[in-house]
Amino acid sequence: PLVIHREDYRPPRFVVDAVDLDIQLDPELTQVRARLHLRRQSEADDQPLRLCGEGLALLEIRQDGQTLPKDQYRLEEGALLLLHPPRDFVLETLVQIRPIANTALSGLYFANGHFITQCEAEGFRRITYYLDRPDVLARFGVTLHAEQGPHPVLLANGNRIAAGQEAHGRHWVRWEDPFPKPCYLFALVAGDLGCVRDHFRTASGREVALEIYVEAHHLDACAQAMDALQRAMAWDERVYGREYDLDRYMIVATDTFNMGAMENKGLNIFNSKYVLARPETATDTDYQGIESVIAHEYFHNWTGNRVTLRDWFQLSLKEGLTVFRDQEFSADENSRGVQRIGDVRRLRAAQFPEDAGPLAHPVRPDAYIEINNFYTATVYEKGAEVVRMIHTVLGAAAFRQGMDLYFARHDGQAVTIEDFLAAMEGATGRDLAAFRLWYSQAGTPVVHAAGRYDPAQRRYSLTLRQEAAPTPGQPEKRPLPIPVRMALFSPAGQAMPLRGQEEDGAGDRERILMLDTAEQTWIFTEVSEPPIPSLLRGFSAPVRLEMGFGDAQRAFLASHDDDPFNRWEAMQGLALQALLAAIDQSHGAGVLPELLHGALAAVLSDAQMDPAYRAELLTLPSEDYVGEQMAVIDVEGIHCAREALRRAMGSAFGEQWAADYESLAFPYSRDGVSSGRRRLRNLALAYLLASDASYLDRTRQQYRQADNMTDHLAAFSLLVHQPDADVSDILADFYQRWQQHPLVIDKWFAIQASAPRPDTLAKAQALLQHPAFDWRTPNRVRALLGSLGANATVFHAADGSGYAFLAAQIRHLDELNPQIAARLATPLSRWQRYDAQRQGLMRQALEDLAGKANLSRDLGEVLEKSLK
Ligand code: B3K
Ligand code: ZN
Repeated sequence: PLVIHREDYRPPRFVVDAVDLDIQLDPELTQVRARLHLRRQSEADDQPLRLCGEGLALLEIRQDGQTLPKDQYRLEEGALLLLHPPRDFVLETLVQIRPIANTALSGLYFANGHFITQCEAEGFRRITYYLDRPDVLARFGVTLHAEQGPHPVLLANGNRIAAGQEAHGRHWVRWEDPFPKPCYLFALVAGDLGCVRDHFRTASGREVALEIYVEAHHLDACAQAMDALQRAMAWDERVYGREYDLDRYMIVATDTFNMGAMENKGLNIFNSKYVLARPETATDTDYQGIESVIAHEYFHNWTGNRVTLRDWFQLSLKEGLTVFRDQEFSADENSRGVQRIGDVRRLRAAQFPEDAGPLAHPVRPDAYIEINNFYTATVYEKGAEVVRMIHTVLGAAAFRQGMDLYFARHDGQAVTIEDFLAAMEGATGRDLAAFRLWYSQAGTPVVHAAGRYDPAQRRYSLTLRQEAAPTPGQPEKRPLPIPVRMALFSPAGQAMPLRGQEEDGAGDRERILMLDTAEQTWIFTEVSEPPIPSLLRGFSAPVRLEMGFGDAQRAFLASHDDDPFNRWEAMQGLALQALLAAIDQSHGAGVLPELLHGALAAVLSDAQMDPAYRAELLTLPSEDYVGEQMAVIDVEGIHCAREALRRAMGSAFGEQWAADYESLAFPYSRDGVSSGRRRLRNLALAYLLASDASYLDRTRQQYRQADNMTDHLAAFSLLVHQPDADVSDILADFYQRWQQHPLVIDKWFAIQASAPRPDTLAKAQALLQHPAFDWRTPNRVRALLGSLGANATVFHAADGSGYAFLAAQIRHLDELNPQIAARLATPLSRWQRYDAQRQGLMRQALEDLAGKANLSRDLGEVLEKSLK
């Protein structure tokens, strides 16, 4: 397969000044007429022009109005070659495509009665022949024609210019987008959709029409999305001075979508999971997800659309930056501490393992086979952490100046990560040379910290040392610049003033140390008592920190640290040590270690604390996170130890949990405090049930009586995950109640596939045959197969049955939807982390798949890298 290298980038030899599309929509056979105004960039150049095109049937081709003779062009795999193109000309092509047969959901497809497009990264070439690369920006105009009955709504980017009727019950609408854009931002939608309308007045006083298009029976489920959109628009004006630029902002929700959402210019297309919410059908987590994805796609209008990418290697330029922006938006709108904990949890759950495995790659990759495989946690989440570090070292005001300069310099351009950094430097006079390494070097650094107190000199010295393991293609690692936000606490629990030797800000109680060599020591003077350091506060860098701490220091910070992240981290550390010790001595963590007990007791009795934060402090590290800390992941050991610890926590604090459970029952309301209470209350129920089977009745009662999906689903999930309860009545009841709600039925599939029960694999096998299972709906496939791949005890069953099952399904799916098939294979790629027998079985599954005929580029690349 063809490997694309970043170094091979060349500017386009032709530009497209204007694109005019005329599209006759029909599910079976759609005709796309494209008129491209093409202009050669250099007079000296006389090479053929290569236009991308996949799966297109070419019906007509004309150059400046004349049919192009056969000897003037050639059709190749994936391309149309014009052999002797003039300097400046109009190319007109007419092609035919079959939207109904498009199961890859890339390009133009037809699903549930709607036409939908997805062009990022390279879907536009499945619609028409084009220079399908992000650095070719053109003005687009498009006329859509469709049968009016089933498709009364016809949408595309920009402004609606005109509309009319035509023969055979068809109609047309003309759209023009005044902003030049790369074709990956092109979109169209046609269908029978209702619309929720509102508006937003920009800071400069322009009225923007806001429109959310959904199927008519969902018109009552768009309030959260609309509200989040308006808040995001206001936030981007307030924090970055960025106004929206068109007169209309449209969002369309579809049940059939490969990912979360897509930021097409003026016409976002969303997975309905990130638009639709009613209290009866959506959990608090769903509401939160809608807020952040709506904001994320909106923020792309400036970071992604107005300033776009030179090439796909720069993907993190828009994704890392936009994730950082949406995380900050959510932090401002909700609780900053809880938001940060959630962001770091996600980073550790997805990105750290990726960065330590065979699919590890830098935030700015150097090579790819299939770009769709690079929409990863590294490009998104680690990319956001790198932007966050820059924000940390520059400070908010300077960062804003850098962003202003970035927009001023590059509005309307297709640029690189280098351009972003240069703007940050240009506006602030700071040198970010060393930070560039974060974009090019893969792997998670480990920072070892060692402190020493000298009572005679009243000095405290802190030594930080960094190292990083090799990653594919990068055997040697260089030291990275690592900002370590820190404080020192006195034994009484006060943050001490920090006085160093040559540093400024003497006397501050918090400081950022910049570790930018392999090892560095900082001396703090006038330290009257032996301090307890709080390092990497707020998780100031995406690293693993080894503190050489004992539980006493962890317990101290768990009760005294005033940094919400580090306090949580200390609690997690205590629980983690308890779990690792139990696994090590292969006994269940049946007793609570004293210090953990004390820390939990303090949190449980602190009624003043924000309930959401309290819930975070009382939640044990996930099984995956515990596994990450082990040389060889002991799936069963981890599960047993964690379950035993949950039981112990349940019985040790039975009365407090029961009191919380009773006192936190409030009538449903959507605000943050209420959702925090629900979270804590459901956590209490989980602990109660873990230690006392008599709570099964209480759980069933909550399942029946809940007036909202959060509580209903929490009870449902607890029941279905009971190791040996018969819950067939509950499963049937849930399905019965919610079968008209696909997003809820996804939860029904997902919870069954994540049950840590011996019968789960058989269940999953049976669910493949369930009438509601649908291979063509990514949400459904992810609900069943994604959840199974993430279900450690079942997927990693010692006999390899989990591996064989997943591999068989991936083999089938690869024929339909390669992007999703490749994603589902990631759990298999982690084989090095398990014992020899499992390694053998996992490799066997990968090799079997690799031998499949017609392997897609997507899956092929993942398998090849995993087996290297
Ligand atoms: N930019 C899209 C992702 C496109 C994925 C293509 N395989 C959504 C987002 O990040 O906002
Ligand atoms: Zn994005």
